[in-house]
Amino acid sequence: MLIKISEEVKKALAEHKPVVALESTIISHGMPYPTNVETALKVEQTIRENGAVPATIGIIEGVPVVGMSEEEINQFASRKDIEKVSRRDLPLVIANKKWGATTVAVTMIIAAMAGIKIFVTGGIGGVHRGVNETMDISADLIELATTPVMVICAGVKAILDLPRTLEYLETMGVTVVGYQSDNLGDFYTRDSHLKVDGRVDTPEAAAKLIKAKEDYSLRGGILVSNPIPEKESLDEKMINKAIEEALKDAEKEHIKGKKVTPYLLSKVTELTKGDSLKANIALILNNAALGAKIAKEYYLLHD
Ligand code: PSU
Ligand code: MN
Repeated sequence: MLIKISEEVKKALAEHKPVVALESTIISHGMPYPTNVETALKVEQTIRENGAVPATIGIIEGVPVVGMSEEEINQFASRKDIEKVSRRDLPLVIANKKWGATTVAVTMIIAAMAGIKIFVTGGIGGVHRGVNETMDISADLIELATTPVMVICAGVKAILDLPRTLEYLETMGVTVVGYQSDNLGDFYTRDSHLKVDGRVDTPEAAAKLIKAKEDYSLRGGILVSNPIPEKESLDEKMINKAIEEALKDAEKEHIKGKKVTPYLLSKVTELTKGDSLKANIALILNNAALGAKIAKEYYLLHD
């Protein structure tokens, strides 16, 4: 068995019903227990309430799973032996029959294998600050250029270098659009003041972008930035101060490679006494509702 697709997701795909993919790195490495499992289940519920079937993706004993059960999500939230898996880690986790939490990059790969077109997350990886020294650029960006999945996020988190992330996406030919916004979201706040390539004001307009790419067999995905709701967004000064401090701590502690993003996320949560975590939950639920609506429109376009 190459990939294991749950009965519910298999049925939805066969009947051309809307399906939304979800990642597992945010569960295993992006949020603390038990907030991670509570959030993952709420995200699934929000997708259902908005008329689509959720498909949480992860790797269990070397087998990619599409549409995890509640019990499996619980395991991803609590086990300590779950590796963070990006594209380069994939053969190792599969061959060695390990458990793997899928990043945006690998969730896109597996979603595409299963025939899922739309994927909801909180934030994507990007070009890290200090890239001139470290060359740290997330494999998520290369995946967006390669794999035909639309990714809905709340913009790019300020732990990263936002202008360089947008430059890189441009170079790689990735379309970036703002949902009801001309600018890229700043994750914890609504506006990075950086322009994106286009704006979509309805789920239908977003769905039409996928169709346009498909009609002309254009490679790669599309990034939708859905700004955090106004009432949930954090104070800009407060969050930026926490991010600066987290970045300094990471340098002091010589955090490198795939550990960087999880380290910064947990440090920022600690420094904001949980405020950043609350905002993270709010924005992912907001993204889940939008992703489900886009999935519905996408399937209507194909009926
Ligand atoms: N950004 C967030 N929360 C996350 C991640 C990014 O705000 O949980 C996770 C995603 O799974 C993303 C990964 O794909 O971190 C990027 O890791 P890296 O920078 O090592 O590529
Ligand atoms: Mn990296």
